[in-house]
Order: sequence, then C-alpha cells, then structure tokens
Amino acid sequence: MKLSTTVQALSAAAAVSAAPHSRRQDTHSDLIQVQFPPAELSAPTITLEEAIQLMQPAVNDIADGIVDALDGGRNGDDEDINSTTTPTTASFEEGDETNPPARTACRDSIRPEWNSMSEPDKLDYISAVQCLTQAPPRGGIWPGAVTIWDELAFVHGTLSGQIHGVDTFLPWHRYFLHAYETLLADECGYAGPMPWWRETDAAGDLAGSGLFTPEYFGTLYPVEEGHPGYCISDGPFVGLVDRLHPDGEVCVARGERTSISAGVTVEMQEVCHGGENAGTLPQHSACVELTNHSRLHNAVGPTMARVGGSTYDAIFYLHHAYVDFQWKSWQNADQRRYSGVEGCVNHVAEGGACEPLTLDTVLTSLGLVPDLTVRDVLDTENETMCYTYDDLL
Ligand SMILES: [Cu+2]
Repeated sequence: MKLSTTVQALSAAAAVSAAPHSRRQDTHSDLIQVQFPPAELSAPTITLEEAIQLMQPAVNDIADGIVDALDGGRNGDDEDINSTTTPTTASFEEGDETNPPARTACRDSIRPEWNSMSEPDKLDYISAVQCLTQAPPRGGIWPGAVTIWDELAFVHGTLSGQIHGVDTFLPWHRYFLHAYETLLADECGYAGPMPWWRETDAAGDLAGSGLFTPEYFGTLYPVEEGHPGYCISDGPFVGLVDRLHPDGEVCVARGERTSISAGVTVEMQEVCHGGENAGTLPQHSACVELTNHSRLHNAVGPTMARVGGSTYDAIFYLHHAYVDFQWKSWQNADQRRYSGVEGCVNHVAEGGACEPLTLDTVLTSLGLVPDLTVRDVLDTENETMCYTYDDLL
C-alpha cells in the first residue's frame, strides 16, 4: 500500500471512530491504533538559541581543568535548562595535555551509516536484531523478562534517572551500545557492523527515510497532533510489546510528529560540536542530549518518546549510534577528550553538591554484560572497544 493512500485511509478512519477502550482495529486498514494516552514527551528539549547559549565558552576551561564549582560556574542564562548539570571537576591525568594517549586506530571495525550499507548487510543486521527481540532472557536481571530485549529495556528503564540529564549520559549510552553489540554477537551470531543513522538527512520526514519499510524497521506513519500512534504493523518487529509500560503490556508503537522531527538538524549538531576549542563534556553532552537526541525520541513516539521504554523500538540503537557518533566527532576535535572527563554523575540542584564523573565511574548493565568504567569507553579505539565511524575516517 502506498504511504499516501494509507495516510488518507487513516485520516478517514480517525474521523469516523474514536473508540475510548484500550485498543481497536482500524476499520480501513490493518493498523491498530494504540489507546494508551499519547506519550507525554518525556525527553526534555531546548531551542537552538538555548543550545547556542549552552555552548558558550567560560563555563569551564578545558585546558586547565580549573573549575569554578558551585557558585558562579554556571551560566546565568541556563537556569531554566533543568537537565544541564554544572561541571565541577576535571580528571585529566597528568601529562595528557602534551601527551595524548596513543590510539590504536581500529580501522577494521567501522560503523557505517545505514544508507551506505548494502542490501544484504542491512538484512543481515535486521535479522540479527529480530533474533535478539526473541532470544530467551539471560536471567537474573528482571523476573518479568520474557526475552533479552526485555532485559535491555529493563536495564535502560531502571537506570533512567542516573543516565539522562547527567554527564554520564554519553559514556553510559556508549557502554549500552557495546552491551547490545555483545548480545547481538553472542546470542544471535551477528558478525556485521553496528549501523548509525544520519537522521538529520530525514528531518521532517523520518517516515520517508527508507529505514521504516516492511523489510527493515517496519512502517512509520505521520500522525496528527494528539494522535497516539500505531502499533508496528509490518516487518520483522510486528507484535513486539513493551512490558515496562505503566498501563501494562502494550504494543511497541510509532507515529511521526513531523513538527518535532523537522527540528533534528545539522545546525543543531554543529552548535553542539562547538568547534575545536569550545565546549566541555558537560556542555557538549547536555547540548546533544537536549537537541537532536531528545527531538528524535519525541518525534518517533509513543514508544520512543517514553524514555523508560524507548529501547523497545529497534530504531533506538541506530539513533544512539548517531548520538555516539556526535560525541566521537567532538572528541576527535581535541585529543585530550579521549583521556579526561569532567562533570557530575548526579542531578545537581541549585546549590547542591556534585558527585564528580571520573575515569573510574562505573557503567553498569545490572549484570547483563560485565560492568565497565568511563576509562574503558572513553576512547573507542582501544582494547576494550575498537570501532570508529565511516564519517570520521
Ligand atoms: Cu537513554
């Protein structure tokens, strides 16, 4: 069915029916409209102007690692950006400024942008992900888990408050992608690369990006404002359920809000990149998280828009590979960013104390795969992790 035809059919169906009960079968198509409330957009965002403000130098001096901690260090104009944490410490190791660590350049493990992959490689990846959505749980993570997919979602959902809106955001999600890749290999024999998605190419029309087809991730339909979205209705992920939803078990669902997806832009990405000498990790992290990252989550909802269950949608992992790509690109602009971190692991309330993010900060998946530290994941071209991105060669 052509998308335009489908959308027309959906609009007509929506006009004649507004059943209030839990789910209903759409009379004009095979789509099931979800009836849990439209996701409250749980990923906070900032505007382009706020992003530019956030990236202003002088919150911290990355060269000295000198920090003006709890008073005065904060950019006065940022006060309404809840999730922005105040950098209060730096853990650059001595000599880092003059001797960046030698990097082994793992050029044999390149993460490709989705659209550059061959058809067989795309299908190979999708088939491995489908396998993971059905693989039996490893156990010991969550008694409610029926699959490893549930365990991944549980880990991300349970830790949600500790890994979003704090400076652990980028390292933890890098670690989480590593856990996911490990499971794809171990449980489903996947030996191919982990793709990323240059979603800025599809701003305002994610549905037409070529990813959301019955062969790959399943169709994504644009929806009107206030429409709750549709259960995934075709492709390898049809029937997938979110077992962490507060309303109980619900289908994994999508509906593109194009007004939001239009805001996933190269301009935002470039602001957050900050140039060679601008931007500390906390600035870069908050900027990335609160702009393109959050917008894409909110745009694909309702599953992706609910932070606690977002990993149930398989697109999550390509999206976070794009987030990780942005971090690595930022790190590449200053080699010291491969050896030092700064910021806070906690949400610092006004005047509150910062628990510093350090190289020894532990990144956990609650036992799904072994814990690592920030040190282990900071450089993706070392012994623990060995990859880079096609656009960063
Ligand atoms: Cu997350």
